[in-house]
This record gives sequence, structure tokens and C-alpha cells, in this order.
Amino acid sequence: MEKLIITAAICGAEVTKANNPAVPYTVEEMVNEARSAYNAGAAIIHVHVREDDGTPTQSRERFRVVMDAIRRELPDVIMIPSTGGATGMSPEERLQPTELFPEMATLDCGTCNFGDEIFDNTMPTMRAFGRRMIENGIKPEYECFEMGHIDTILDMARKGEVPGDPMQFNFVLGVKGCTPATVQNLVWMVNAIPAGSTWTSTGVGRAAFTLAAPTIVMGGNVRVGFEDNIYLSRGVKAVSNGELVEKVVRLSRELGREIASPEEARRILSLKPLK
Ligand code: KMH
Ligand code: ZN
Repeated sequence: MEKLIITAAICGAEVTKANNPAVPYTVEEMVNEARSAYNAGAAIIHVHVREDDGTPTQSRERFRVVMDAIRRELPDVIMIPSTGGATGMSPEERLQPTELFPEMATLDCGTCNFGDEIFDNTMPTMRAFGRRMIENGIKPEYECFEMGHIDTILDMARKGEVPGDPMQFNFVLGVKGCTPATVQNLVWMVNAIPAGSTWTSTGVGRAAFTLAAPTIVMGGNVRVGFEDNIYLSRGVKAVSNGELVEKVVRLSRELGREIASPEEARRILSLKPLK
């Protein structure tokens, strides 16, 4: 089995300092949180950006400033900027980070409920995102919130509308209104992707670690971070993203699986090596 790739989703678009004061907004806070996650064992940072007051934004310039600052501090880390942004943003707004030619970016695989909101990903939107990623040489991380999202994206890959083999999936389970974070659902989703694909699971809320454990054993990769969960354990808020990553590292080592460095993660994900 390959080593475990850990992704830290350090801030997301929805969670606020009112939920957990450690949620980063400013460039300096983003860098500090990225560093804490990296030092704990994360090879990948999933990047959302905020204005200094916490308002979610997809501004290309804000992404440039934040990603450059993280890059200066962590020269080899893999960054996956979000093209999901926050619910209600337009496709054009959401696409801005792809203008920075990141090595990867998220591509959300269908419309779904998202708590009280609707996360809108129509077929034309997804085709536009796929075209952009093909043109700009960006490897998508296919975010699947629902079981049907897998079929949708596999059909698009067959038609050449999104980048194909080898595909990297992220099964984001436990969003209110979407596929629940159960082991049965995870197994179903893993069985639905083509051989040779890589995959990550993200357990939202209290499922953060109960989904991580089976994922580690099954050979998948794990995402944790404030975007998905602000608690280290029941009733105990995490003081940093690093603390959440450390817990995954502990679980993985107990289960006999070592942690991938960014260089190892690049090989596992079929990304170009840095040098
Ligand atoms: N904030 C969610 C509505 C992504 O990064 O691609 C969508 C999201 C997915 O976070
Ligand atoms: Zn995200």
C-alpha cells in the first residue's frame, strides 16, 4: 500500500472565527495554518481565501498573494485551490484561481444541497471548468458530494470534457443534504471509480476521524481541516489545523501506514516532480 497523503483544508468558505477563533482569514494567518498542517504531516493544502474580515472571495489577486506567501514558506507543498468557492458565487468568479496555473484545483462534480443552500454545478458549468483545466494543464481533484457525481464525471471524462486518467477523487461525505459519511457509502464510492485512480475521503463534522480510519485501512488518502471540522474530539475545539493533521498521523501510524511527503504525493498523484 502507498503511503498516506494528508490534505489540510485550512479554512474553507463557510466556517468562521465565531465557530473557532483559529480559523484563518488574513494572509499571515493562512500561512501560519498552512505551516502548522505541513509540519504535522500534510503534503497538500486545499486553499480557499478570505478578505481580512473573513468574507469568502475567489479573487485571483487574493489567491495569488496567499499562494505566493505559502509557497515562500513551504517550497514543496502541493496546493489545491478551490474552484467551488462559496455557494451563490458565479462560475466566472469561481474560475479565477485557474488563471494562476496551479498544478491542481478542485472540480466539483454536480449540483447538490449544501445545508440550507444549493451548491450549483450545472453541466455547462462543469464543461467550462473542465475545458479550462485541460487548457491550463491543471489536474483536477474531483469533489464528489453525492454518489451520482461519480457517474457524471466519469461520463464527462469518457467524452474528453474533463481531464482523464489517472483521476483523483475526493469523496466529501456528511455535508447536510448530501451522501452521509458511512463506511458503506465510502466502499460503494471507491468501488465505482476506475482502477488506477487515486482517492481521498473527507468526513464532514463528527465524521472527520471515523471516516479517516477506514480510509487509511482501505488505501485511500485523508483530508481534514477547519473547512470540514473544527473539533479535535467531542466538545474540544482544535487550536490549529496542525492538531487535526497530527491526529490523522497518529491513527495512520497505529494502523501501520506511513505518511507521504509532498514529493512522494506528487509521484502517487502522477504530478510532475518539482525538480
Ligand atoms: N464551499 C463549498 C460550497 C471546493 O472547494 O471545490 C464548496 C467547496 C468545494 O468548498
Ligand atoms: Zn473547498
